Amino acid sequence: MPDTAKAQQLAQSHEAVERDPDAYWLKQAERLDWIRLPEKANESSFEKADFGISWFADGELNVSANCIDRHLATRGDQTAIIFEGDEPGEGRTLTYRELHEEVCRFANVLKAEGCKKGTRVTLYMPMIPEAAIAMLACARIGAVHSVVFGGFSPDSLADRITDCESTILITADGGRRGGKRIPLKENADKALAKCPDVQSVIVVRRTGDDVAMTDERDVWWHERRGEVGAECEPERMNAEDPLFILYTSGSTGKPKGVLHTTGGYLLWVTYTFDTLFGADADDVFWCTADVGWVTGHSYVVYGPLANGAKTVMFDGVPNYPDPGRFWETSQRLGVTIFYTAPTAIRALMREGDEWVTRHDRSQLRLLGTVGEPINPEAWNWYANVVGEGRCPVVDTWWQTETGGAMIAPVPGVVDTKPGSATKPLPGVMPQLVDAEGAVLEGATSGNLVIAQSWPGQMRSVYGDHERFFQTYFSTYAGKYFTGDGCRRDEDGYYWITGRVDDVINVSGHRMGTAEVESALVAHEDVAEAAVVGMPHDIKGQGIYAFVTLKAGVADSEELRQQLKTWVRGEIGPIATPDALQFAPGLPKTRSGKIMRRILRKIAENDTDSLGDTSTLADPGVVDDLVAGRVSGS
Ligand code: 6R9
Repeated sequence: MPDTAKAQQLAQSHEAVERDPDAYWLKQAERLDWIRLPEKANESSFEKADFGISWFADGELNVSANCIDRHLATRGDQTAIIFEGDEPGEGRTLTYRELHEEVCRFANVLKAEGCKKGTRVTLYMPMIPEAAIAMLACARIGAVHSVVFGGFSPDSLADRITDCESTILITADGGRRGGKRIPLKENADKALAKCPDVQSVIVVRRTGDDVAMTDERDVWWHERRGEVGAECEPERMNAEDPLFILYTSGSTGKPKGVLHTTGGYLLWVTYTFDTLFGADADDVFWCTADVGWVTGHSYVVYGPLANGAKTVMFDGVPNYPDPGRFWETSQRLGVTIFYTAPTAIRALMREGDEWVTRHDRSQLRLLGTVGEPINPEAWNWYANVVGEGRCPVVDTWWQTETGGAMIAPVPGVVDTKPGSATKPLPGVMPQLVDAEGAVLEGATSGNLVIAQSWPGQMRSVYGDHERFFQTYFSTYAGKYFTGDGCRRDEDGYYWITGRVDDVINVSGHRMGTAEVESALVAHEDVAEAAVVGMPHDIKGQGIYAFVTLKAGVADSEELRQQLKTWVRGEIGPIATPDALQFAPGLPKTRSGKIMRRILRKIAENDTDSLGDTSTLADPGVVDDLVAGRVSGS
């Protein structure tokens, strides 16, 4: 049943933001506790001449005070974080008051380690409360955190530490996921061998494993915690001071450090969390993402806490100890709003309904998805089997770059269609453009751009503002290019069709083809490599690698496995190729450019429509590649 009061409110918001965007956003900004209320709102330009993104530039606030301190008077004893470990029931909860003390203490620990406003701090941690505490402690003193997903390799960690010149690393002795140990401290030590500027490593005791501690550099969190005071004044921050850096893959080069700032980001996650999930004191909100990804930043930590909600931090996986884990844990913790990725839904759907229906889900009232397009079959299963046809499914389209949700149905107001993220939130101005940048109207398909800035927009690529402009604003002048293709139907609904650039979306995680290629060519037997995406039943997309070996090296099944393991070691498990084909030659134009279009068709097993191959230097290689196609794992 549509909620008429809510529908009216949404219509009014759309109308208000169109009429006077600055007035609308200054009004929305009152959702936050400002030390100094902003009078300025949007001062952004996507044009080359005066390029820059800025919101609320004269405002001052502190993110951790907004996520914690301001709730103490009204809900200090309410649960803030519910931690659920890898083993069912292994966990603990923290109230807002307890969270306040832990964040203050850890902020003092950071200060004692020489951390100041602007210092970059890298986190390489499990999904434990200390990860959220560390993020909030950085925010409290104005340090800039960079969370690196715990599944990344030592080299990937080292690259990210070096790029943002972090001097402090926070990690744990180890992690445990799906019953398997993750050697975080060992990995960190390997990475740090390449990062001489890291002076201080703070280690959380999580598994109790025996790990090496380097004198003068490594300290235990629990030891330091007791040596400092339980109060720490939040730092006065300008709205445009950096809050965090988060590395994400693009179509070229190394991952880039997406920079988000204080005021606009916090407002965006506060606003979208409230609009889409509307959690109140009775709700328990569970977003299953890891804090190593933007979804974990925005909807495990900042969005829920800024709204005073109860947020679940889960350090396990969907199928451990069995495929009923999400629903067993939801029932036990009283989860009312559940937010996960399509890849998890597809994997669980395959295990059968029994794993779901054996657990009571009557307390669930809202279901969300994020990370990749959701196929209607998975959407329907989620809505009808998990949600018993009772819970709206909120499919949220957004990106690391956007800070928070952009296109998504406001539940109870916007009717859903399985597979569509539906319509933009108030203040979001999507457009579809053709290859030349002409704006397309009505029901059509094209490239998705955003025509105007919104508060949660990223502000720069860390250390490379020119790359920021080039990557996102040069393809279609004056517009932010998302990298996604999209269809709009006759009702104005948006259907994201996937990336149109060289980014592969593996289980909702972004992987640049260039990154996997450079890992492959770093192997001594590899002369050349080309990587494309392939359809994958569970992951959405899998990684298909074409590899040309050096002269004199013979291919073998053993070498194929070796190369897959190699990539895994270089980048991390999420980058492991699903299929690896040895290719004596790659299809190249006469100017030497690899024609990925053809490789994509082969990977997709769509070889009847390879298109024009006449511009190839040697059209014969295509037949060999088609004949040698391999299937994925
Ligand atoms: C939040 C997040 C961003 C890319 C994005 C798009 C894909 C995310 C989606 C979706 C269809 C959705 N994507 N949500 N595609 N429907 N609801 O995932 O950020 O890791 O930066 O990925 O993910 O292709 O461009 P990020």
